Amino acid sequence: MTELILSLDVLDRKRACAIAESCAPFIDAIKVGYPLVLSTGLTIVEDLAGLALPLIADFKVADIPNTNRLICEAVFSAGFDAVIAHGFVGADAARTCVEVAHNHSGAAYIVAEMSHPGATEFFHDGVAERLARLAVACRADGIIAPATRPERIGRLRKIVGNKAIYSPGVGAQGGDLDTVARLVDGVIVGRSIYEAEGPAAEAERFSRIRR
Ligand code: O7M
Repeated sequence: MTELILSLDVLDRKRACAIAESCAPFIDAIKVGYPLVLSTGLTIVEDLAGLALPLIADFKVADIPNTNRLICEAVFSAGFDAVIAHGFVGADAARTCVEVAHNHSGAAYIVAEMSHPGATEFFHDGVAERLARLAVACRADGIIAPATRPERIGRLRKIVGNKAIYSPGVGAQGGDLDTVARLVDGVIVGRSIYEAEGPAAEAERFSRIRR
């Protein structure tokens, strides 16, 4: 079974809540990032909490250890269940995010390789492998790897073993749902669902990967 994670990158609180509520029966978690939180404030977490789905804070945290700690403390105090951090800032900074997450009985995921075309300028080849190794060394709960390059997911899987791999880039960015779902633990989908005429029907269609 592969999880379906809704990336709720909409800017309006009411619309975000309506989409999340209608999609809830078909998804395993909701990923909330800067677009929604900067529009609504952290109180959006309280609005979504009633759905009883894990809420993942996609803030791609990338600072010195102390600032990462302060950010992650705020994330978990707000009610999030997981945080996503960058690893390129180094093991000490990434490990801080993992430690804060685990202290709150939460999870932390490290970005190993990104999905957009420009990602190959830096996050590629050896670098992504190093970031995946860093995620393992820091005891992160998993990594983020690109649905747009499934062959890369295979390489990164060899490094992280049975740690979770969550993969964005399906649909709007060109990644193929079924190809990627076979390789990862969770597929992250945004626009293909929330921009659809019927987000719930689209989420249900995507939810075939959960079987
Ligand atoms: O399905 P989309 O393209 O509308 O949305 C994808 C979401 O995944 C969106 O929130 C992106 O910011 C995020 N994402 C990527 O698209 N590519 C990456 O490499 C990494 C992420 C991400 O979620 O990182 C944690």
